[in-house]
Amino acid sequence: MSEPFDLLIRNGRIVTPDGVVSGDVAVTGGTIGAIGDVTGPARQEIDAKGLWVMPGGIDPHAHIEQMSGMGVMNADTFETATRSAAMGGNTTVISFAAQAKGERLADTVAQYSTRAARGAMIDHAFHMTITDMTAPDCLSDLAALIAKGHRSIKVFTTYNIQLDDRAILEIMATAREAGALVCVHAENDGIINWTRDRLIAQGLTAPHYHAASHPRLAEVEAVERLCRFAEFLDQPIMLFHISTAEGAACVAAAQARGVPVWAETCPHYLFMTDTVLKAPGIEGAKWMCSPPQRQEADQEALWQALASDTLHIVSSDHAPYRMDENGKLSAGPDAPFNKIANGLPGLETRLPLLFDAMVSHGRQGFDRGAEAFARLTATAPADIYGLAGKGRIAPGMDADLTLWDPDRQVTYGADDLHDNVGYNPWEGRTITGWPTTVILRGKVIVEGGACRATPGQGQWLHRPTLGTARPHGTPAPEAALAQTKG
Ligand code: DUC
Ligand code: ZN
Ligand code: ZN
Repeated sequence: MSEPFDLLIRNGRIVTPDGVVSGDVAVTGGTIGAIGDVTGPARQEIDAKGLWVMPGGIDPHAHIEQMSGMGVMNADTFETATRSAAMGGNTTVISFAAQAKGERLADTVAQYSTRAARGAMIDHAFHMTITDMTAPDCLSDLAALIAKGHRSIKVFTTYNIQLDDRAILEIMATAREAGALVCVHAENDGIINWTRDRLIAQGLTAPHYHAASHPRLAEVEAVERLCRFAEFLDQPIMLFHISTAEGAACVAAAQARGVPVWAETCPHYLFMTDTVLKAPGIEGAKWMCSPPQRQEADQEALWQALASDTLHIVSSDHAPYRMDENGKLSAGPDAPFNKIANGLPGLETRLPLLFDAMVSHGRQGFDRGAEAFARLTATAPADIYGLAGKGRIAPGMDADLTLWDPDRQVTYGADDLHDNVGYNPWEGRTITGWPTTVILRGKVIVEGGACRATPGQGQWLHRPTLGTARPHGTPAPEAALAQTKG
């Protein structure tokens, strides 16, 4: 008699890279052994009749145990953030190792690694955020860390932690040589500061003026500039949180020119408009993020850009701050918008919101919603960021699986998430389709509405090579000449 499988998930609708298969998934030693009509004993069986079996969600953009650009600490630790992520159907997260000014990048990464190793309940990797190129050994540390398997970098063009164009080019050139993807928060700092200061000077300080203080053209200018940098050096970039129709159009135009540009958007741009900021009094602060939510026409354009593969990923941009004096209101209960920390919690709600729209309601552009959902939320992040063994249900892959009940309806409450934020920005919204069971490398980490994962159970994911976000060809002739050695 053959060895029993460790786990057998029976009778599900399994979303594989080759389409939807009705049947079973067998797991041995933390990886997927067989898919389809599987016979054989198993130590543990789960009946998935009537459920979708999806790849575990991969959220590639979350801020965890990190200081904001304004110096306010996140509400979440690795433990609380990854517990929340798991409850929302995720098995992998990429967060940031964010360099403090003057700090050696090697020290930054070592500190975040220690904290994640202690607390993380799901698998994880880091984007290395560079804020100070004058810190000792910055570029040599960067090259060494890339070689050790940290294959993505983050830079800002605004937010008090921006780098100038020259520094960004230097980092991109280092990334080109060592093999890393450069992620960018792309908004023009001058446009934002000029507008913000004029609004504040007129006394226009309520949370909803935050939207006006981040003009659409600030995004457009920086996205276009970064696309040209990518073109100049033939260096892959990932444009984070595209929020406007024009931003998405810049990305599409660069891609059409053959530039190695990838891009993402987030649920708060797909499902919210800037009217959320107009809640009474200071309440609007709950939804303040950068870039801000935009208009309905932008939502349509972003969905179309996802459907046409101009945008490749929907991430959460989880950036958790409590609505109290340690979080959003650290500058007082009536703080002007420019003194309120930016960001929303999103690790737990990203997948249910998207499942509801794409699978349960067949959002425009997706006639095969379940497959598109798996691609945007798991397969594409795994492929683009080089997370080998993750993101798809296929033999030999890690057994990271989420079982979805398509009939379960949940209406979000005021404070029902499992993070440490104390409010749910989606309060009152009804979701159809729910992640009932989450499995990480063959171990059940969520079931029956409870998290069974333990802190430290998550593993750091070594990325020995770039993912699919690779250079396309050759740098511009002047860049190639400038980089010629000796
Ligand atoms: N915007 C970001 O770019 N990061 C964190 C929070 C936010 O609102
Ligand atoms: Zn950002
Ligand atoms: Zn972010």
